[in-house]
Amino acid sequence: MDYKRILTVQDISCFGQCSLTVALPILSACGVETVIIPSAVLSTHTGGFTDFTFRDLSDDIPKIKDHWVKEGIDFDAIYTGYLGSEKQINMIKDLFNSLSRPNCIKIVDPAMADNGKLYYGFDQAYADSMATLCSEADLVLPNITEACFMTGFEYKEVYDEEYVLSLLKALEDKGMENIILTGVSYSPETTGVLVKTKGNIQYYCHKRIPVGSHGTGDVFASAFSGALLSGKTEFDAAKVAAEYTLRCIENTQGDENHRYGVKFETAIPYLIELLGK
Ligand code: PXL
Repeated sequence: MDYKRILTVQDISCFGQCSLTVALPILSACGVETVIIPSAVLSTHTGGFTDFTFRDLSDDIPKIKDHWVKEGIDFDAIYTGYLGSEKQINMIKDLFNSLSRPNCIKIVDPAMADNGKLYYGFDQAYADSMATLCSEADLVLPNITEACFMTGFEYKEVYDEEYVLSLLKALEDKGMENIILTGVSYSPETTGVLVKTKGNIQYYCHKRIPVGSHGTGDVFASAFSGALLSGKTEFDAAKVAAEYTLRCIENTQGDENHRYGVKFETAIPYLIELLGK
C-alpha cells in the first residue's frame, strides 16, 4: 500500500476552522500520514475578530527540524499555509532543504490576502518575501489577490482571460513554474481554478456561491495536497478540491450563527467519494 507522509506548517487558530484545524483532518481523510509544525497559536483567525491572542512559535521551528534531522524523519511532501512572519518564511526554505525525501513535492499556499487586501499584520515586504518562497516551491496556490501582491500586478475585480494569462506570466517571471490559481471568475455565476503545469494550462469552471467565508483557501489547499498525494494529477486534484470546497460552503449556507469558517467536517464523506477510495 502506498502510504505517503506530508508535513504541513501553518498556524493553529484555536477557533475559526482554518489553517491546521482544517488541514490535519482533511489530509488524514485523504489517507496521508500528516505531520505538523504549528507556526503560531492564535485564539481565533485574524479576520472578523478583534483582540485575538497570538503566540509566535518561530523559535521552535529550527529546533523541531534539528531533532527530526537527527532522527532521520523526512517527507514526501511539505505544504505551507499561513505563516507568522518573514523570519518564518526563511525557516521554511531551510525545512525544504533539510527534510525532503527524493522527489519531495513542495507546495506553498501564500495564504496572506484576499479580495484585494492583505490580511491583518502583513505588508508588501511580507508579500515580496513570500514570492521568494514560492519561487522555491514545486507548486504554488495563490488566489488572484495574492498573485497580484507577489508580482506588483494591478488587482481587478472584473477581468478577462487576457488579464489572467498576463498574471500567470508575471508569476512565471518571479520563478513560479507550476501554478494553481484559485478564484478565477469570468462571470458572476461561475468561478474556477486555473491549473498551469509543465507549460500546459487548463481551467476548471464551477458554480460560484456569492458568500465570503473564512478558511476556504485552506480547505482547498489541504484537499488539493491530499488528493495529489493520493495519486491524482494536479488538474484532477484541483477538481476534487474545488468540488469539496463548494460542498463545504453549501453545507454552511443559511446558518446565520456560522459566519467564520465552513462546516468542512460534514462533507468529508463526499471528499472520500471524490477521491474514489
Ligand atoms: O485562512 C487563512 C488564515 C489562517 N490563519 C490565520 C488567519 C487566516 C486568515 O485570515 O488570520 C491566523
